[in-house]
Amino acid sequence: MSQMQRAADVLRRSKKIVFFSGAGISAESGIPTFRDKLTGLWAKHDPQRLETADAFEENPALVWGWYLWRRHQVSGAKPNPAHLCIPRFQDAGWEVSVITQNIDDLHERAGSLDVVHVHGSLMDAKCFACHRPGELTPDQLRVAEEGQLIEPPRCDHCNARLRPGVVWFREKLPEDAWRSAVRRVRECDLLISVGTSGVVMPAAGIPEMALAAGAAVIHVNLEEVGLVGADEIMLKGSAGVVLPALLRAAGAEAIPDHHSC
Ligand code: BV8
Ligand code: ZN
Repeated sequence: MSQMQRAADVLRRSKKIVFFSGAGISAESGIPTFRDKLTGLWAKHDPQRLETADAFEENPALVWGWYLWRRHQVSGAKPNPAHLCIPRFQDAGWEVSVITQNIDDLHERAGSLDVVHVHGSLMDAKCFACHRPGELTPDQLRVAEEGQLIEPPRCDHCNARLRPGVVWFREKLPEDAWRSAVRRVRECDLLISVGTSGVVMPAAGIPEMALAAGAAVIHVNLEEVGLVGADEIMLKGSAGVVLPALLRAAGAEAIPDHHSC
C-alpha cells in the first residue's frame, strides 16, 4: 500500500483534523521560507537574530522596516492551492482547524475559519512598552523598497515605539493561542503537518503531542522528515500538489480534479 493510500485510509477514518503549518505552506505563494537566504539589505542578517527584542531595541528602524517589507510581500501574495485546499476538507465533511507558525494571513484569505497563530501575526502591531495594540494608518504601512529603514510609529498611550505583533525568540507564546492549540491537538484524530522544518520549540513539539494523544500524523514536506512512530506517514512533495491529491485519494469526489483543490 503506498504512503498516499495509507494516508487516505487514515483520513477516511478521521473526524477531527488539525493542519499544523510552517513557512513551507506559503512558499508556493512566493513568500520566502526561513531556510531561504534573506535578500537585499537583510542578506547579511540572520532571521533568528532579527527576530528578537534585542535586535529591535538596537535598531528599531531596521527590524520595523523588515516586518513592513514582509507585510508588503504578503499583501502582494495570493493563497496557493495548499491554503485553498484546507477549507475543502471542511466542505467535504471533516472538522478542520489550523494551527500555524506563520505570521501571514494566507490561511484566512484562503477561507480557513479556525486559525490559531502560535507566533502572532504580521497584521498586528503593539506597543513595545505597554503592549497596548497599535493601529497603523495606510501611510504608516507604506514601504517603498526592500531594505528601507523605517522608524516605527509611537504608542498613543505612552509614546513608546510600536513593534510587530509577533512572537520573537526567547518570548513566551501568547497564552490563549497556545492553550487553544494544545486543546485542538489533544482532541484531534489526525494532525497533518505541512511545510515545517520542526526546529522552533515549543511549536515543533506539536506533532509529538498529537501522537502522544493517540492521533495519527501525516507529514507533508519537500524533504523527508524524521518519523518516530508507526502512526506517522510521510507524503513527500510540494504542499500545493500533495494536499489536493490527498483529498482526492480519500474519495472526496465532490472535489473537481483540478490543481486548486
Ligand atoms: C520560548 C515569528 C521561552 C516571528 C518565530 C536558547 C536560548 C533561548 C531560547 C531557546 C534556546 N534554545 C531553544 C530555545 C527556544 C527557541 C527555539 O526553539 N529556538 C530554536 C532555534 C532552537 N524558542 C523560542 O525562543 C520561543 N520562545 O521558548 O520562550 C520562554 C518561556 C517562558 C517564559 C519566557 C520565555 C519563541 C519562538 C518563536 C520565534 N518566532 N516566528 C517571525 O516570523 O518573524 S519562529 C519562525 O521560525 C517561524 O514561526 C517558525 O516557527 C520557524 C521557521 O520554521 P518553519 O516555519 O518550519 O520554516 P523553515 O523555513 O524552517 O522550514 C520550511 C519547511 O518547509 C522546510 O522543511 C521545507 O522543506 C518545507 N517546504 C518548503 N517549500 C515547501 C515545503 N514543504 C512543502 N511544500 C513546499 N512547497
Ligand atoms: Zn504604550
